[in-house]
Amino acid sequence: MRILFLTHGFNSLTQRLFVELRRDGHEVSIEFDINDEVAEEAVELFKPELILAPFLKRAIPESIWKKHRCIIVHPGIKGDRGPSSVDWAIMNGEEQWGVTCLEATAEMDAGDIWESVEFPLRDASKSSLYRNEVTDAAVAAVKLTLKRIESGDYQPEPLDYTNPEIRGQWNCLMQQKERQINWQLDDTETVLRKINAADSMPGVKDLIGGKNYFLYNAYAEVELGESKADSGSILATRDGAICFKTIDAAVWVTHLKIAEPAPDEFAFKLPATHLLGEKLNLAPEEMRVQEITLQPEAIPESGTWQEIRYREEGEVGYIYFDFYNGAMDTEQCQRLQKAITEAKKKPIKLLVLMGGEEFWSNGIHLNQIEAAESPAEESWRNINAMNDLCLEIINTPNQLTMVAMRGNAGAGGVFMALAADQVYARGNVILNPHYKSMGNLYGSEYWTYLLPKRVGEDNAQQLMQNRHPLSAAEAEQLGLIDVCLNQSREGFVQQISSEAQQLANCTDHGQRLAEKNLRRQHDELQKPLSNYRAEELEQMKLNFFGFDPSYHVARYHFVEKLPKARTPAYLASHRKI
Ligand code: COA
Ligand code: THG
Repeated sequence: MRILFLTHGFNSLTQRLFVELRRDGHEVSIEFDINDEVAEEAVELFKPELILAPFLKRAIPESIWKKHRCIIVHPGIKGDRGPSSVDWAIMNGEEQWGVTCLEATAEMDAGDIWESVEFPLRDASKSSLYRNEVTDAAVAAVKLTLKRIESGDYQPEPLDYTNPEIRGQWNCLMQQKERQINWQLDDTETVLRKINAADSMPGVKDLIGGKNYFLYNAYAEVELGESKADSGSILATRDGAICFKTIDAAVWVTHLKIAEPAPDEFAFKLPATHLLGEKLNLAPEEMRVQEITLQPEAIPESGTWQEIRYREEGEVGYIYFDFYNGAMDTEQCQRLQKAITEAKKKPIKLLVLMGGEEFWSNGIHLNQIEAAESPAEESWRNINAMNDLCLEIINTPNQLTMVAMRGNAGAGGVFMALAADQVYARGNVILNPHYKSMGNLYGSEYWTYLLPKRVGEDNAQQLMQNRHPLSAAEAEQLGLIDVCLNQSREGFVQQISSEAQQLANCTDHGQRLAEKNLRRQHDELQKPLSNYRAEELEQMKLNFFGFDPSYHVARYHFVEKLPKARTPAYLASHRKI
């Protein structure tokens, strides 16, 4: 079928549907929802058989839905309607949630239902649910809807609230007053639920030191909760996060955004301590919050939070790095590199890089760069720190290395993974192995060495130019990664652990290690890694410090989330000349 995606953005849900429907042989083109005229023009140009709205905030105009069938992918169960579906589901403590494919009509989300797929609502943040359960259910619901449409003899079900099976209802846009934390009444579980329900957008508004901030990304803390401090006060900092006392324990909050920014203040998410700065030292000296550090090995599995964790099982070492949104700033790269250096000194045969639970990595930290005094200088520092990290992984002569991608990866994050000997990814992972969409960035992370080695020169060029997302299965087929495992979140971790034990204990481990080192020596003689790096950085220098400001402009638009002005031609195939 010829399918036009009408969408607010090319987010993980839209990307996953894009790769899945194309694999099923559909012809898919994308148009961002800019205004009614632009949408009408796209429909005119592409002449779609179906319009699909996987992530749309505005109404599709009557001029379009009257003439073309439009299917809304709604993140709610049958009968659920409105713009804050998952937020309400989390806040109301629903046990079961779903995704419904319905037809667009004049009344929002009230059209005939083609299919609805349900799932148990995990205790997690809105964005985690979106990227996992909602996306998986959406893929299933859309595929069945397409089959039903193609069959030509299926009648969609009108929404009928008198039917007792319809559990959903209309829910308004959730307001801050409904999200607000009452530090004197809310227990830890309630605080976590409120912050989870607002993750990504809009965050929970809270007053800190007389100023309003939005809070993002929270984790329970048990030990510091013993403190006698007032509920709502800040107890400690760690890795950029702040720890609030609650009535029954404590919570870490990693990121803040200034709620009513002055013209000279940043209007995007940053690590909490970065924004609070001096405010953390306002209290008398003996009451000031302390930076509480823990050795990576000493981190308990739950009950606290730290970005980088290490654990061993037999002769396998595992490093976890939960960087919010997969973005890695200079210091985070340096800390991770240090953790890897330390792990390499241990008597292990295999080092497994587990990345984060939500993202593997999305490369350099664009928000931190935007907030720096000199974004060009900070970009330079950040890419060099990424490169040092990649080099640390490539140069591991005494262990085999394995990457386990549990979440999506983009740009430099993908190439960082290729620095390992074996790359595994979970089946629903989406990879964006290219840089160009960020203002024509050339990219580094030794991609000019790592990518062609795996996929060949031609494919490498194509991946970089096309800028399309890839499913883990496609990546495996291309040879970009080694293994795609179609597993649940837990199943994937279990299988990684058993594959890792096998690899560490296999009889030819020594031979594999020797072969890897020989290959590395051979490659180094052919062309030293330092040459690849120097050539890449030569181009990056132009991106950062040259006359063409494209990268700085694109980054500004990205972090400020400015409305899009047009759909780029690599997505809107109907606009290609
Ligand atoms: N540096 C800094 N930040 C980076 C980065 C980098 N290198 N790479 C990615 N990010 C950030 C993005 O800015 C984004 O930030 P956010 O936390 O402010 O959203 C985040 O990482 C995730 O990126 P992306 O992959 O684009 O989004 P996603 O698809 O994973 O996010 C949702 C899912 C749910 C959070 C998001 O799509 C959303 O808000 N959906 C709302 C849906 C809706 O409103 N539906 C109603 C109509 S039906
Ligand atoms: N029919 C048509 N267009 C649609 C839908 C539809 N577009 C996408 C839409 N479904 C997705 N669902 C909603 C439901 C309600 C609202 C938005 C998207 C909504 N919005 C508030 C408003 O418009 O005032 C504002 C929300 C905000 O500020 O974020 O209520 O079924 N034709």
